[in-house]
Amino acid sequence: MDKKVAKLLNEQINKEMYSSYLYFQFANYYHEEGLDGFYNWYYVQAQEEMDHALLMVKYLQNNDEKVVFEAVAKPEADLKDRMDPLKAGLAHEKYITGEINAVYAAAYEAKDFRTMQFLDWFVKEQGEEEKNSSDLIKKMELFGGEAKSLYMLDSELKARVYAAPSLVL
Ligand code: OFO
Repeated sequence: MDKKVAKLLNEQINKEMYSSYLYFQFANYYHEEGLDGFYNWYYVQAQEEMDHALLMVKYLQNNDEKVVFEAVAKPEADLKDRMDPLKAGLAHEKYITGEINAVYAAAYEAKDFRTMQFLDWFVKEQGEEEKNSSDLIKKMELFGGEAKSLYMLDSELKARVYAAPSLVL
């Protein structure tokens, strides 16, 4: 496996773990706000992010590359109102999309076709996650201002269930 690509993928493990940590912070914020559906939605998202990290760990291991675990930074999102996690979430997903694209670009340059194929799933996943994040903002703008509709939106988000990733290595 190309060494530069392996290094970038190793760094990406830490970013996925940070994503998980960040979304646990959001979940905790909504727990404190008494919004169980929003709490659930981000709790599931945090679990998915940990899965992403573990898929990358497995991929590196399968390719006989050394995996290095670095410290995960403290999540620093400043959460003052109910819209803040949603906006911070979308901004974070856009950042992660850029990072995944950078690993992909390095794999492309190195003609590391196996890693490109592995990353295809993540590229698609980022598209879905950006859309989900942006949809949540729109729903909150539409329904978040009134208690009854906020209650219904919160109930809708409570229905999200964790499912293991469809990517099999
Ligand atoms: Fe790891 O999926 Fe988005 O960030």
